[in-house]
Amino acid sequence: MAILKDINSPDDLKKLNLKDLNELSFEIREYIKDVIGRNGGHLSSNLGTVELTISVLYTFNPPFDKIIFDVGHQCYTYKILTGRKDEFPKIRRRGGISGYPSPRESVYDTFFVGHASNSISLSLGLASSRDLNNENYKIVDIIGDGALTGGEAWEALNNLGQSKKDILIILNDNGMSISKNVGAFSRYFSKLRAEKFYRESSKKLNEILKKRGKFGEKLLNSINKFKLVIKQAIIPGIIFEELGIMYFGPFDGHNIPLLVDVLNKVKDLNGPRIVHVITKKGKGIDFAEEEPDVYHSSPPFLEPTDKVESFSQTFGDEMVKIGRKDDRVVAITAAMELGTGLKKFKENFPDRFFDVGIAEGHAVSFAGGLAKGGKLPFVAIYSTFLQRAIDQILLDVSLQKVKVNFMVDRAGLVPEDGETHQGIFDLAYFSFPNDFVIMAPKDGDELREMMNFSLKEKRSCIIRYPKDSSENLGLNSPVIPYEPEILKEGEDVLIISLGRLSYYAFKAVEELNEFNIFPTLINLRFANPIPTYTINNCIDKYKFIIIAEEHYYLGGIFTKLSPILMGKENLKIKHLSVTESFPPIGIRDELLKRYKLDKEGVKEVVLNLIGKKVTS
Ligand SMILES: Cc1ncc(C[n+]2csc(CCOP(=O)(O)OP(=O)(O)O)c2C)c(N)n1
Repeated sequence: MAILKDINSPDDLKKLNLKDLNELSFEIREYIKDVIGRNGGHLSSNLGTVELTISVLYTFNPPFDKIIFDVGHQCYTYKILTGRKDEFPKIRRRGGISGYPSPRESVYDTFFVGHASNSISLSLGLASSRDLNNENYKIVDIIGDGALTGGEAWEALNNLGQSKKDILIILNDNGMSISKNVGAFSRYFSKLRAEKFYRESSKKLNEILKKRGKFGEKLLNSINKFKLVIKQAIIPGIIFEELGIMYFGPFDGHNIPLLVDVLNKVKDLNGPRIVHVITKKGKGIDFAEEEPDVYHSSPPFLEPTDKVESFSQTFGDEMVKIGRKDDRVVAITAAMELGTGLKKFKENFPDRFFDVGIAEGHAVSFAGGLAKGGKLPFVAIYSTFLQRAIDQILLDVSLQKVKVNFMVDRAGLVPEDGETHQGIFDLAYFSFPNDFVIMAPKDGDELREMMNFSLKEKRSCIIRYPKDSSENLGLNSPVIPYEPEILKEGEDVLIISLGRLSYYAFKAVEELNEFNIFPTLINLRFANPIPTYTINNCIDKYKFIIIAEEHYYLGGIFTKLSPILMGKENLKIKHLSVTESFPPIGIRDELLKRYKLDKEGVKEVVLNLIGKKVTS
């Protein structure tokens, strides 16, 4: 780190010459590889944006100028160069820095981000405020071609083109979302990427035609008459220009001298403008270049880690079986075919698999349409991203009375990504209409059972599961409509838990049994309709009750059980849930522990509630 060791702020960076900047990019790449190799994180996107970030920081003056990243997962070089080099080894760790921009952490970070496609809206709002305040800072928005598949980005471009606000958008185009980018805009960008070819060939065409004498000139004139048609075919960025946004590019996003030159030239132009740069996802590290999707969000790779089957994998495998069994079944992802586990389904049923881009709202309405036409869509989206589609869930699924199954992955406490990625609101937003069947499996066997149950159920089914191992408890009973599963019978305390927490609670109960404490453990299975009858029937036997859910404390099963609990005067109730709206960064075990949702937490709460101490 010969050069990096002395860089503690963008001012230090500005003292370097262009050759040093090149050298610095190598050092930063190595540093990122080393730290992410141990901590895990967004490797390939960050390797692709090293030169771009250096060039932006070399040209602009944050924190006076505002640099805004879309999604924000590509901000590692930015963090390293804006005073967080020494904290970087603790990225994504408890008490360490976030893997996403965080204004709590640094004045250089403008917004908390983590969800895609909203940066142009945020930038435009900020620019409008700046102008009303008569301020004069620059706004630079860095957005990927993947994020541009999200509708909000285009709503903002539409607004920006008309408002004429002074914003520089840098389109970081690597042809990839997490996996290969999809859709017509992506095809359009591929065309722009080949622009050098277009410009050269059109120049050549002119030269050739001129040499052909009168006939050639005639042809050239007639071509000029159709200027618009030809312009659309050969002028790059015409879509942006037509929207009222100046377009420059495409440029090599790994060439620092070129980027610095371009950014200096466009920096003081007024108005909305786009600089289109081409980068390579995973740049500079062989394995990441070869499999940029696999290393998009990578677990630690420098040391071997335990491989356990996750809920996403179990879901992906079962989807293939379900697809064979029932040809109505189709699968939808919003740019997450790897993360959700749908890759195998895509390979087996390419015609029944739909990647709609980073467009969760559209994914849900699209599923509504598929269902209306007789298909049985399984929409697999992470809990946090599905927040984008609440209106579509209500109006395009519930109101239409069509059956759509939602596979809500990363439901609960999500490790390492921090506030923006927690999946703790889905039980609430799926409860607005009261016609969904909501389930949560404790393990892989139960997930498979629930998926098969969902084929027979008439109503739309929601199945939520966390980013966790799906290791089986080995105690499976068939899923009976809207009935809970009684995992242990005792008399000291009643524990009602949902989803993976039932697995942890079971382990806690087993240990408590050794100290002659005998709780009853009910695995609720259904968060809607709540198995009211069964709960009501057994609740009177207990003085103590614990309700455990991996969800925000409001809007989950406790809220739904409240009418039953309200009338019980002598019942001592403890609710275990996520008590903060935005849980911080931590590995999963730390987060579960924070809210006493792990085995030890449940044990401790049982003992406190019944007033017993155990010494081992
Ligand atoms: C609303 C939303 N949906 C899904 C994601 C998950 N996600 C994170 S990055 C990403 C791909 C972004 O692609 P691009 O903007 O081109 O950036 P790149 O990683 O290629 O640099 C996706 C789908 C997200 N962050 N937000």
